[in-house]
Amino acid sequence: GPRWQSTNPLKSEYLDILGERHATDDITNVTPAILSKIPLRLHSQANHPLGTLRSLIESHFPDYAHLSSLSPLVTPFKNFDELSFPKDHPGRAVTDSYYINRGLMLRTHTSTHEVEVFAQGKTKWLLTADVYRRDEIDGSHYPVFHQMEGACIWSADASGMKEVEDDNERLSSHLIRSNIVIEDVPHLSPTNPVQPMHDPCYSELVAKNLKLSLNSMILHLFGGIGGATKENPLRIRWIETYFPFTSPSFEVEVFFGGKWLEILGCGVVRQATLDTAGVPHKIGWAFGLGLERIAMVLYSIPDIRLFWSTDTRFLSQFKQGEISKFKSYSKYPSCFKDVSFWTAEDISVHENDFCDLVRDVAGDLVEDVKKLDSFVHPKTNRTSLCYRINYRSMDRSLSNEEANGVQQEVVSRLKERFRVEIR
Ligand code: FA5
Ligand code: MG
Repeated sequence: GPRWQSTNPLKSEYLDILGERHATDDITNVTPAILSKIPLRLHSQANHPLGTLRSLIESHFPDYAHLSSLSPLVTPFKNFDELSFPKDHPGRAVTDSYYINRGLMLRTHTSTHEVEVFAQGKTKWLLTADVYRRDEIDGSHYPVFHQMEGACIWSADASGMKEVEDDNERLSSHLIRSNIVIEDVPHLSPTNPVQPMHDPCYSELVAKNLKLSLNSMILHLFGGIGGATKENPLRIRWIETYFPFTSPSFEVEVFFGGKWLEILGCGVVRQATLDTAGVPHKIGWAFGLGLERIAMVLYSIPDIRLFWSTDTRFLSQFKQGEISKFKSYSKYPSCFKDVSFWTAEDISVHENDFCDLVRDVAGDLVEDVKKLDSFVHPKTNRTSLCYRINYRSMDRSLSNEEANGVQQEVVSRLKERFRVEIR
């Protein structure tokens, strides 16, 4: 279940966030590095690749309501309970999410706003926002990123079903592109079931509409992508997955840089969500996509940290409304440092605690963090951990002395906060 052990990195009794003051408590775990990102709202910067991608997707769904200014501060109830997350879901733990205090957190996904937007009576909408997760550190994971939620609901009766059917026919006739190959999965399956209160035929049509709508968006976005040809197409695949708030549920992955990169999750909205929102006679789908992940593929941006760069060599390459291929200005040498330590008997050090501490000290100088080794001493029961931190600046050459200085600060904070014993 959730671990409520405090790793409060802040000494102050309150935090000022977006013009409001909030008390801290025993579970506060937001770091200064995270708090500094809250006002930036990259998705609202017109020339930024994330701003352009947002408008491109919005223009593909012209008859949808477009929302993008909701506060990232939400209650755990709204982020989890309202969306049918079980009480013991790991996402709730302080190791996985950022808490201001026991009653307030930084949203971990844009689905947080589903109930509130459906309750406003909106039936077709897109919502873009910054989201926050304590996660691993590498080229495609960042603790702050941007999601776009999209949803479409119809009346759960014969007239609604007819509308979905007609829409599916319209969408199917537009989906031809020779340089993209999309692998599908069944709309429903024993492991990806229809919800008990749904007519399986209607649920299947809704799942099909979801796939057609997203495939249409994918072809619109990726259709002109450089390098993809009939002989060497861009590969996309649909896979089954599980979310507490949809069934059936799917993920979409794109083959990029020699690996499958997950770009979105989606599914048929759990009826409980629509009931809570006061629209029980509706049925429909929702998706949540990662804007950075899609922008990385479209612009050939090799590292997710670049989105936060204020270097003009990065920013000047992008024009509002245009997709262009990013030209790396240089790849500076990297420098790795290892740290091995025994944890204290009474304080565990979760991998996300370690990554957050490194991120807070090193900022964007850290490229990735790998756990090299972990074992428990059979007699003392203490855990030994060894991590390798890879340092690299994206815009200048990092000296070994500077990397050593950062590493020393990491080590001293580890000792101070977690009382570890360096080996
Ligand atoms: C969700 O967040 C669900 N709310 C999506 C959803 C919405 C499902 C509506 C059903 C209905 P997930 O945790 O898989 O799912 O994240 C969605 C996308 O966000 C991922 O596919 C990925 O593109 C992006 N993403 C997730 N974690 C990170 C990260 N640390 N850095 C950058 N992008 C990330
Ligand atoms: Mg996922």
